[in-house]
Amino acid sequence: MRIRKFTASNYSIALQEVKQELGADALILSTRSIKPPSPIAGKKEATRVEITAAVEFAAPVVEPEIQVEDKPENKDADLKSLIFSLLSQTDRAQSMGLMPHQFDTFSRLVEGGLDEKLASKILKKALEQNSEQSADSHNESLKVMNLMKRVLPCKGEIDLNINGPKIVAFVGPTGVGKTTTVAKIAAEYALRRGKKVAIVSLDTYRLGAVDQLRIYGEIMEVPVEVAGGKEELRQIIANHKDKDLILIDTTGRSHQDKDYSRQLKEVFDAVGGVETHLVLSVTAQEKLFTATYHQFSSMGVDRVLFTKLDEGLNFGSLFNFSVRNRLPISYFTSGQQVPEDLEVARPERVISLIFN
Ligand SMILES: Nc1nc2c(ncn2[C@@H]2O[C@H](COP(=O)(O)OP(=O)(O)O)[C@@H](O)[C@H]2O)c(=O)[nH]1
Ligand SMILES: [Mg+2]
Repeated sequence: MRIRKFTASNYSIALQEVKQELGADALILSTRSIKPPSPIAGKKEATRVEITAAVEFAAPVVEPEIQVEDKPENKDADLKSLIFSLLSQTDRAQSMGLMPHQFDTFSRLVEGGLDEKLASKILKKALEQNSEQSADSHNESLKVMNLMKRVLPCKGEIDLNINGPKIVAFVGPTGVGKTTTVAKIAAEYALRRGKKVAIVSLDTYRLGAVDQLRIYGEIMEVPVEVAGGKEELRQIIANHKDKDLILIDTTGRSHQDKDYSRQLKEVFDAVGGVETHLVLSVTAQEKLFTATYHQFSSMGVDRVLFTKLDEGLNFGSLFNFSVRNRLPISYFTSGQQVPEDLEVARPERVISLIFN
């Protein structure tokens, strides 16, 4: 390994020098900008940049006399950040112990929103697998897709009980699409499968939300009830013990309201056997996924359901969240139409969204 430092007035020139002297296979080890020493009277010096690069084999030594012209460049800043992002990603992939034929897949995963550490873990697993196929980036992507399929927990549709109603509650922030999703699932089971369904709204907070459900209920001929507390809920569930499926819609609260999930837990515990689906919108930041999960985890969350796939830009967060918290995904929704825009979550779908 031969290591050299290159300084120039900007990154594109420094990179050009790296390529000229060490060749296109040169590895960029680090980059930094060098501040000029405090200005001497009357003479202002510009910031310079330094790239430390290396080649694996001893390339023929080129005399470092080549002068690269320092042309002023308008696009300098753009180019600098572009070079930074391109170089540092490969750089990081390399420092994580990945092989050159994996860099491309690594980039695709990270650009698709996968956490770098998670991406690197999966790629390392791929390295452990012996394969007859040649180690090129296409085969690597296929191998990685297969691994991702296996690690992403998807539990599929709601399983009904053999005896008595299955009770499923939907919790999560306001506006993510809980009420709409309840209507879609009710339609799927009541209209498409001919099951006996009831909807209960714990959404006493926003009257409009109950009206919204009542309209859907009338169209589907599914009873819609409103429960204010645990006694009411228990009574309603007792009245509907002939049903196959009871869906509970809830009001969302701020992810900071810890007391809310404690109240919900009390209500659900009083009823017993409630399967909880945390509803998250893929348009939200991953940080909010985690904060919401923390808010509700004390009440026991069984599944996660992602909404607004039609509006999402980045789907890696969904993978990161489910894998990290080992929380199986139940459904996806991808539009406002009831009942059409509902699908049972499948790992293949997530992978194609990430690889796009
Ligand atoms: N684009 C899109 N909008 C959705 C989806 N699901 C729900 N919505 C919309 O999101 C808004 C809030 O939905 P709502 O069910 O009231 O959310 P809630 O507050 O969680 O009950 C409404 O305008 C819905 O039509 C979806 O999958 N995609
Ligand atoms: Mg609602």
